[in-house]
Amino acid sequence: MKVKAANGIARILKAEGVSWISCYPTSHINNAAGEENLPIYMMGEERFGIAVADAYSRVTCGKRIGACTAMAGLNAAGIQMAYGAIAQAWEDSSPVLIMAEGLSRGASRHTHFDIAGALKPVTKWVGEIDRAELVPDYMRRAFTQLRSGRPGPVLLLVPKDLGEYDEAQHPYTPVKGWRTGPDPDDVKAAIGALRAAKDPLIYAGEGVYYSDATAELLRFAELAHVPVLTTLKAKGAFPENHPLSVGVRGSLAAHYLEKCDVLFAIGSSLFPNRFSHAIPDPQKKTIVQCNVDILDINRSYETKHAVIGDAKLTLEALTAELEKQGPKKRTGLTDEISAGRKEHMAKFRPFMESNDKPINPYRVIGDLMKVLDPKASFVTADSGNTRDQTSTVYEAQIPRGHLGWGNVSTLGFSFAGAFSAKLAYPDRQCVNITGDAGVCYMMGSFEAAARYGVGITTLHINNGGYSGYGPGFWGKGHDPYTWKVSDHGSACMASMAGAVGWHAEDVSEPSEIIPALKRAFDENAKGRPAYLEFICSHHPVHGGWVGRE
Ligand SMILES: Cc1ncc(C[n+]2csc(CCOP(=O)(O)OP(=O)(O)O)c2C)c(N)n1
Ligand SMILES: [Mg+2]
Repeated sequence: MKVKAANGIARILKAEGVSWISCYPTSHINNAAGEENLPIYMMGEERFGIAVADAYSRVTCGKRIGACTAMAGLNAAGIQMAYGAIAQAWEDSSPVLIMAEGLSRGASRHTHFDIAGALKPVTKWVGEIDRAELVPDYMRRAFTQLRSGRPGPVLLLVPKDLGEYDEAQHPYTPVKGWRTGPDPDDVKAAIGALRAAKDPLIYAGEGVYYSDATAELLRFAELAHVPVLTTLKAKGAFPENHPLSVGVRGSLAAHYLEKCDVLFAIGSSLFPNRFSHAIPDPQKKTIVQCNVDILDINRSYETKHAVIGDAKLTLEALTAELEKQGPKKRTGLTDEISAGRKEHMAKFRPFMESNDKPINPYRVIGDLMKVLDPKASFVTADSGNTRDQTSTVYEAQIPRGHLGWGNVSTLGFSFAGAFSAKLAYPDRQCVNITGDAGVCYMMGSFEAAARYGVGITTLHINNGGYSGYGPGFWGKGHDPYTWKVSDHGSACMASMAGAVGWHAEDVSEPSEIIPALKRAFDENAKGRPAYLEFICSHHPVHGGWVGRE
């Protein structure tokens, strides 16, 4: 049976378990998806067309691949607009599939924009399909890249005029993806270093999520009886209410990072970026790094022991080896962590319980934690103080109970995170926390959330400006010319959300936070998104990163 190239792609996506694609017009693949009954989420512009697919891959840890299209070909406005979203997926190693129209034969003389050339630096692989019967080959290669090794975005360019191919002659079988196991000698050496340590620390990164190894991490950490710090991207990969958890940032995490003599990293690049720690005194520590990608070995610090392989297989091997060599006894550790956690929270608890007006932003997070079921929710926050404050005090108890970022975090992405989390986990209460700048980056796609009945709650912390930059708190501020926005009296974002079908409320009384959250969640349960705008104070305080200002 003959099939048009784009329709063949849509059928292969379905065979690969892709249950929808996100998009924005125009793309011949959108039409093919429609014809093949592959559901479409048409967002308000290309950036979110990409971002919700990216977020879907992230929140499902690559178990379900997010797929999307963007306008390209001779009119590449869409993919040019989407560059930021693709670059963000690249920086954070997210396995998203982006499909765009490639140039037809001979058409390159009508443009000087080189789509593949422009996006090669921010993709794991670019496939340019030039014959219809190569569709299955290229899709196989794409899903091999998406499901194996270090994750990353894949771009497929598909010209409009490829014609048809015969599905019987060029059949497709879904790609399982492949893992690599660690060298047993490296495992032995790593466990030797761990056992020799006086104060070891497990430093867990997002690789633990992508290899589906949160249970294995828990088992290994408990057997070794070692404190566990997670990166911001891995927040929740180890339950933060566990007696061995030292969280992500702030005084407790800093204490163990500074004190450790063996830093045992699993699934982390250890790359000291904008939103992670730098390792203090690295030359005085023994760094063990278990990673799927050799790129990160000896990259930022000297790696004394590397274990190369998938995090799940590695953790299983480490656990078996530790059982063999025998774990070391450590006494008093959990009491010490518990005291350190109390000390960390002593700084923030008063803010979380504050009755101040304007509302202290931590009060919103504190009240949210009172209302949410930590075992059945998803929380993410945006670039700016909302990320920094949420990641300082929010306790993530289940895998992907929280979604965090790596090096870049493009304003507005929290909306894509909550949107896709709701699609991935319909039974969870999904919440994104954002600021005044973040809101402006996402409102164009609010209509889509209402149209599709995606019941998420957006919490807008209105502190009257870009709070990390402004004067009046720590002095004159580091960017005092670029921080203030209109006050709530003249610019009410809740009314904009309400106007496109969201349940929307302003909240200025601390005592009204919990009732408003409950009303919002009730609306979400009926499939209606909700927007709560909290009139908050300028309070840019949060847990620090070691080695950062
Ligand atoms: C696309 C993009 N542009 C610029 C930035 C830099 N940036 C980070 S936070 C921020 C301002 C955040 O202000 P707001 O959303 O009001 O949050 P607040 O810190 O006030 O809580 C800016 C401009 C970014 N992260 N992403
Ligand atoms: Mg703000």
